[in-house]
Amino acid sequence: MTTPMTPLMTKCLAAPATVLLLTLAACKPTQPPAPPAEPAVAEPAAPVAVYKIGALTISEARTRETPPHGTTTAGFLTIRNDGSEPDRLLGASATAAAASVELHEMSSTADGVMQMRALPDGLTIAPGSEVALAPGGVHLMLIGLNQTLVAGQTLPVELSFEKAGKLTVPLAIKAFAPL
Ligand SMILES: [Cu+2]
Repeated sequence: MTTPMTPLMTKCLAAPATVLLLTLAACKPTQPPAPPAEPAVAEPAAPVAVYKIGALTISEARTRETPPHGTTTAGFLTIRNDGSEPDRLLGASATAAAASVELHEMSSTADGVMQMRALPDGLTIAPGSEVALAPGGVHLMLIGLNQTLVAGQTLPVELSFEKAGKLTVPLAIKAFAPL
């Protein structure tokens, strides 16, 4: 795996050691359902936000709150293609909040080191399939944030698809999960 790195990638790799750790932490399998006796936590279930363009349905669009002066973070979402042809996520932008948004993939090297690399050809969503951008895998890398991301707010990101076109989706800003 010797993909040459762009200057942006280098910057991205150098900065978010904490992002990487948190991403790994969030990668654990979901916990089994809580026993019914346990009282519900006072966190209202947010309605599931779903966005459609053409044959595509976007859901679970989310990112995390950032520390003050944090300059990079990752965004996640799920894309479903109900069409009969493949489509491709070419890229994204968040001009109000980030200097650039790159499509990255996280993978493990032969010696077990996690690393990120850009996906210059985008991400294909096969017909009838669902692709999840999720911690530990493919993600949107928001680079050069000009504001602190606050939990409970949203961050609009414009997604560009090869066939379906462009769609702006608000990423829900989530609080850091307690460790
Ligand atoms: Cu990344």
